[in-house]
Amino acid sequence: MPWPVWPIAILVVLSSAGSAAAESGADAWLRYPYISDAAVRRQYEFVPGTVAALGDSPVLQAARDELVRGLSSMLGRQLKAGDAAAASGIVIGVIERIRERFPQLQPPRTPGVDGFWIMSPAAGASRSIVIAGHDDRGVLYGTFALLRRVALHQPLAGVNDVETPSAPLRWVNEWNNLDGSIERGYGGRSIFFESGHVAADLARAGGYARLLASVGINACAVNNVNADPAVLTSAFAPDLVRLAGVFRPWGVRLALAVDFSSPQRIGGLDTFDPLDARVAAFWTERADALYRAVPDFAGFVVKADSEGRLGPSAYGRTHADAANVIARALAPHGGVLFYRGFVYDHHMDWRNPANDRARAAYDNFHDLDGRFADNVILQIKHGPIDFQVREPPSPLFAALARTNQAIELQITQEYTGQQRHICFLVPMWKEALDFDMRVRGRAPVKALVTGRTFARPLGGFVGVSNVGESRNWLGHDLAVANLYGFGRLAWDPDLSPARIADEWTRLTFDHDHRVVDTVAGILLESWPAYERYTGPLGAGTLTDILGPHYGPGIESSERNGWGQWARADSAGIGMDRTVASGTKFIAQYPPDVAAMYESLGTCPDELLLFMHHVPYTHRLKSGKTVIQHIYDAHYEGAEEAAAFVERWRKLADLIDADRYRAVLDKLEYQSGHATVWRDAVVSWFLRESGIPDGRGRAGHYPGRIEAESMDLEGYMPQTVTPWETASGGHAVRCAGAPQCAATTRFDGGDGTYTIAVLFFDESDGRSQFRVLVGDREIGRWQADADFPSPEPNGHTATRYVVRTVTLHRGDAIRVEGTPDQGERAALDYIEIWN
Ligand code: GCV
Repeated sequence: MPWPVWPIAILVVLSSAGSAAAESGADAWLRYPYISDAAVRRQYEFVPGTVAALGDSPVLQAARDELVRGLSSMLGRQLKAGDAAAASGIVIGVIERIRERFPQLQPPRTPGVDGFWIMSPAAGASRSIVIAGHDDRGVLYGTFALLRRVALHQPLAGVNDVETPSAPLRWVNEWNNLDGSIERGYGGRSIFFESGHVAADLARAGGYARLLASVGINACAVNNVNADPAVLTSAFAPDLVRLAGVFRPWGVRLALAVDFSSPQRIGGLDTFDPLDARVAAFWTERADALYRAVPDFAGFVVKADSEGRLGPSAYGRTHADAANVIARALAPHGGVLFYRGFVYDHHMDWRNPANDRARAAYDNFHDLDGRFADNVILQIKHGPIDFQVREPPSPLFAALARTNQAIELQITQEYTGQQRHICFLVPMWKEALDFDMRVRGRAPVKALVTGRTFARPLGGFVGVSNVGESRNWLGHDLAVANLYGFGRLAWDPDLSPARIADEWTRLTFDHDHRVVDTVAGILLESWPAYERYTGPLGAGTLTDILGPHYGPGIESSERNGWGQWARADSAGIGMDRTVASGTKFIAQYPPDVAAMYESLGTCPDELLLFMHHVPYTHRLKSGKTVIQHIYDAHYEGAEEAAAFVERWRKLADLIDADRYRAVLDKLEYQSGHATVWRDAVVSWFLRESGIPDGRGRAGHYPGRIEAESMDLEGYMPQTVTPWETASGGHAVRCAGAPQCAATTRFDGGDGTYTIAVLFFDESDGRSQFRVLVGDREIGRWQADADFPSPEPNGHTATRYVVRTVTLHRGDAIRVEGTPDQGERAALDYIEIWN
């Protein structure tokens, strides 16, 4: 065959494919790089050169264009939109139309809602490839499945596959505020809203819908569950029409979070009582108006009686009353209502040992089972507290036999490193989904939320995604694996984390086994590592509960109404949730599960402190005491984070420069911050328990020189709060001078060393730093990252590392800081090792 003449556009794609080219990350896993390996490419030679859609809906057109785009790019030959009547070609359409066109073909099974059938002839046969959907969305999902197959270099010839998603509802929630900020968003500002309106430029919103469609997500609730009632005003409707318009070709239905008090706040009523006929009329009128504007509108999400949001308790009504009045308004249009199970009292008396936030979801909802309308789905966070690094599955999943339910998973890493740390959450979600609740025989959570165990018509998955305008959507190139993984699990919760990590790595980076092994390996090890250096044995993440939920703040969870208590004191740690002596939370589980958690003998170590209060000397199944486990785990976790950097460095020539550098910077930062976490947790428990580390590490930091013990020019010692977030509880601060310096004399042997400088990168300025050995500058940087605090503390503590520095005994090592505005170039210590 002669070398084809390709249009310029294709040549550009081809020349930019491959590992060395610049990549922004914006294409995420939909890069469609040219398959440069001829042997791999050859297996797709039989793929016809035309794509025809049986129908012209926007979704079918999007599917056809996506096939043309993706296959042309990967196969290096230009496909075209074609004629469905041609003897061969790729033909896509809903199954009825496919049957008319190909009466001789039979799918092995009929695909269900949103499902598809892909039929591809054996290589060499000159027949059509067929993608048949149960519906238009199914065609689109089949399209992306076929493209994924090719992008993964998997065989296509002879494929005869039917897939139906596990559940009908696969949504994302975006906690976007109308001013463009995002609650718990770590990937930049909103791609949906700006200045109180839907954004003028919705190109990225459309691009996001394409990403969602590629993993089977079928609706997106675009605004914060702490909802602004303005979204329901008629003035907002034209904005919503535009947004729905960019979602529509991708089969993503628009949804909104609504404020339960809207009837009063924007409806001109003096009440929002769900049993008041005027309130019902308000919801009906608003729903009717919305559906006139956006006929394929998906439905609402409601957060009520939670964290200060108004709810039915204002009128002594139940959550079922609240949900049903809104659901009835949506029902005639086929809309659904997700009612959030995240209802708890955040002013709980911590002195009362019977109080327990973990009980709240079950206590609030299980009695209401069977009282919700058929189009209401209870949206339940996967654990009973709030997206902590380790929680048991919510017992509410097993307590609803006559209520639709969905699992809420958090893609945005609120408590798991905020996309500055890599923490691949798929293994954590998978543990929750696979957990067998042992109700009516075997009942893994995935069967409960997909409506299989209790035969419910609706059910599914909600991911709190919070993408933003950062080039790679989430702020960290590797964190995008969580978005991909959420979609893949929602489609098929039986997929393994290893398979998802492997797929994502190949699609996002490359097929080179060194890349796949390293990236997928880091992903799969990242949640356990993060857990080890942040939170012990199910006690929760020991983060600053009262602040941004990011850096360490061990005691912030105690002695306040938020109820995330670890009950750590000098004698022991853990929440006693047992039936025998504690809050009786454990009784909310079905008997077999409750018995397993209740007994110290059978409660798994990783949830020990979630379920039991024990002395630090309690021995785990591993044989270690709790306190020694805390020390060891934090050292191990920090070592693993350090190893991620070294592993990634080996990929320097195998990954495009921009993404390589961006990820390296993040991993370097993570390694430094893991050390901050380690030291904070270990120091706190050492002081509180008074029990030394059996391996002598806690409280001893070889090679570390505290800034306050260096020769200071201008710098002044400062107490840091909380004390455990700075080494020795103190930093130095350049308060009254335009520039300050801290100097020490190196007293080790001549050689090559690594020097780390621990400084504080606050949000209130951009200090400059230099580090010198004698007169030789060995590093210079600006503290300009975006951390969530204007103070020196565990959120802002950051490490700058200089490798391979030649040092001689007696050398002066000097750190200079130039403050800027409120940020006073604070330093904690330097550390030297080889
Ligand atoms: C949108 C946690 C978060 C809140 C969030 C809430 C929720 O408490 O910290 O920011 O509010 O969960 O899920 O409603």
